[in-house]
Amino acid sequence: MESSVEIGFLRVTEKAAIAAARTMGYGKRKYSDQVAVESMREELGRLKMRGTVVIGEGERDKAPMLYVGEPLGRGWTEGEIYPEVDIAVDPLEGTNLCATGSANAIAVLAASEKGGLLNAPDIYMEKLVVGATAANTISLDNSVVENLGRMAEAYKRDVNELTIVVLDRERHHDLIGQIREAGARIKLISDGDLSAGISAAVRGTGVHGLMGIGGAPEGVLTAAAMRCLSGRMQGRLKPLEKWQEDRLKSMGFGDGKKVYSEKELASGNDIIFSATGVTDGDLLRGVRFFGGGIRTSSLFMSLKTNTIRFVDTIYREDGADLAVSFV
Ligand code: VTB
Repeated sequence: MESSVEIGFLRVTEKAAIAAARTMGYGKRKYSDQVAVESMREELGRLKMRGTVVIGEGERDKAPMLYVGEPLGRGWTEGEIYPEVDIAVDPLEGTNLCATGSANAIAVLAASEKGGLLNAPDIYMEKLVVGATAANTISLDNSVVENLGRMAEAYKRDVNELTIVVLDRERHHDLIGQIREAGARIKLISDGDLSAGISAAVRGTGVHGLMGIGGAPEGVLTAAAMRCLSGRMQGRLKPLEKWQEDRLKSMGFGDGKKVYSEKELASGNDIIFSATGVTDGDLLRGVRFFGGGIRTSSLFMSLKTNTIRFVDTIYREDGADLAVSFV
């Protein structure tokens, strides 16, 4: 990927985060999502690429923008030979979090060379995510107690010094019981298992793992982040309703029993991952508005160039006489 396109992706999530953050606390999650989607689509349209959405807002008939298969970027219409890029987006991960001003809403995008991101169906996925420290310790086929025991060993601590994030859902009743029984600490979240998964792969966030069932599209984005962070992920597609089972089969995913690694969910060699905080979170600060400028905090990574950047950007308003502060 060309570096101008690469860096363009950072701007894409920054702009989407700013758009969403302006609606923080409005109590209108759909509206918050819509402004993030519109912003993301507009910014992606400016990039010198022949992009295709592989993880997006849904099927073409349901989503007018950023639908799966939508062509994006300048190269598509102008007939110029810009690189082909597959794109996975979650313009506002945690729409409810933004609508209520709660922690950890983010704007996210991953990109890769053609075929490098799995076109996962919009159903659920059972996930297990850990950082590089605990790589090679986990398996969805092992018991929760076993996974936690091996993670604790890798972290050179007791199980009761691990913190596991789980989506607060009825379907996790048994899982939560097993984690409690094993003795690990739990952080129950109302939404946003993608940002929790990323936090699990960054030391110092106080999160050591993510367990449970969340969205499969978010799973592919998590996997892209794990590739760049040397984190580990396992995911198993989980149809919880009949239509999801049908969907799985119609998309050629068989019985859905397969366990995917992060490498299978995001197989590309040229992966770019960008996430910008909308509200303050474990890993990223939210968008801050102040007279004359806006400040964003992002995680921007490239697998090919092996770089992980924590980017702090200030957008200055034209003509504003802005005194920039250190933090
Ligand atoms: C999941 C999770 C997301 O929404 O998709 C969840 O992966 C929806 O789950 O991070 P439910 O159907 O159980 O509500 C998020 O939490 C936010 O988009």
